[in-house]
Amino acid sequence: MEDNQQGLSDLNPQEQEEIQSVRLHKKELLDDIQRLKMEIATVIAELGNFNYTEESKTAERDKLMSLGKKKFNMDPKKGIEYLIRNKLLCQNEEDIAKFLYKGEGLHKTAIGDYLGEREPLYIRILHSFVELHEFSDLNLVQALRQFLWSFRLPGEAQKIDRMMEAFATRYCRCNKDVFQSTDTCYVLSFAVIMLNTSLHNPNVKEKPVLERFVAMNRGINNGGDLPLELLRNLYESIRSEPFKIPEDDGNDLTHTFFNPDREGWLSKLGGRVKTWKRRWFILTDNCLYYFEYTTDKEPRGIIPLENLCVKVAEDSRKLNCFDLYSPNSKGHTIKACKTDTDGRVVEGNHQFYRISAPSREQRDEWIKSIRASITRDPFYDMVAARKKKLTDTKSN
Ligand code: 4IP
Repeated sequence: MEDNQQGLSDLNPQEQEEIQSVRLHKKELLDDIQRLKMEIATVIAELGNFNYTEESKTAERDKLMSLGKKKFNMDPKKGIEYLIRNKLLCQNEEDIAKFLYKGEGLHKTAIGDYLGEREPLYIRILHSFVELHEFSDLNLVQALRQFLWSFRLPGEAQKIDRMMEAFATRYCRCNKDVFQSTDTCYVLSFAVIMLNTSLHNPNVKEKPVLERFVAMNRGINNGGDLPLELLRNLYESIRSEPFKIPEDDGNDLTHTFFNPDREGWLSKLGGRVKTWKRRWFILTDNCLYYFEYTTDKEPRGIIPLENLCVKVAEDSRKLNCFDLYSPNSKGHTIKACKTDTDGRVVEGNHQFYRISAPSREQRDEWIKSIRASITRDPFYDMVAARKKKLTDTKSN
């Protein structure tokens, strides 16, 4: 410093002034740097705070979203209301449809239930949802694979009808020259779903061949036939790979469209005389037939299942029992026929039929099949009506 002072006193006054000015400037610069450093530190601290608030906001949002999705899975309408109320979803059809289409964390059964509602708002959402699917240049099976994976088709006939109608409309719009009408696409889609059941449900013993599938779909192209090549491709595609169906509740489409036919050995308790007889039972056409031997041509008895109910029964002598009974006419004889000891066909004498299966599993399977047979899905009739309309086109 002394040197500095010494050096400075050696300079002339103008030089000394210049040096002083430089020193002053340097000090100012240092002050500026110091101030900037402090400002930077403040900004960094504020930024940290800001990030923290943003993070906590995002965390809060995520929490609400996850709660909303849980609510949706329990009660879809309430879930959507909750998400809208919390500004996590806009109240317009397209946004709701996109949310369902994305489907993250949503149960596909809940999506299906929501989309199946019949009020106009839900129908518009269903249509926006279907519009989000791109089916151009896909064959019908490929399109159905995509569609049926995006939600779980509900069990109710009217809901299935609306959804399949929306699907068929969209498919035909994306593929203009494939079918002559939306109804054709609709009926064929259902035929494909049924084919999937018949080919891949282990309870269906007789697997349909291509010819049967072709015969089933005769005349559905506005009275004309669809190209064999098209039907063959669809058949082969389903045969080599079943539909992948969402299974939130362990049930799948092959159960929704469950083909109730079934056969096997069961034991049956007599009507008036209470003896157990081992009989070969066949469930088909909404009737239960029983035979003495599997090879018998004539059944020993026939029980029409119309107006009957089935339930698990406890019996002190036999395990795995179920009862067939008539809920509307307790104490009356069930309408059925049997062969008497002389070989004549007579009316049965049962007020209920008690039947025992070889295992608990088989008992449950029989109950399920009988129930499915009794409560035949009205959707079958709806499809049959459309098919009739299409095949009749030819004769008109
Ligand atoms: C018979 O007992 C058999 O159990 C019959 O079953 C049954 O008829 C008869 O019921 C019952 O009396 P027995 O052979 O010991 O005489 P199946 O026809 O399978 O041989 P159902 O109506 O169950 O076929 P009733 O109601 O005729 O007594």
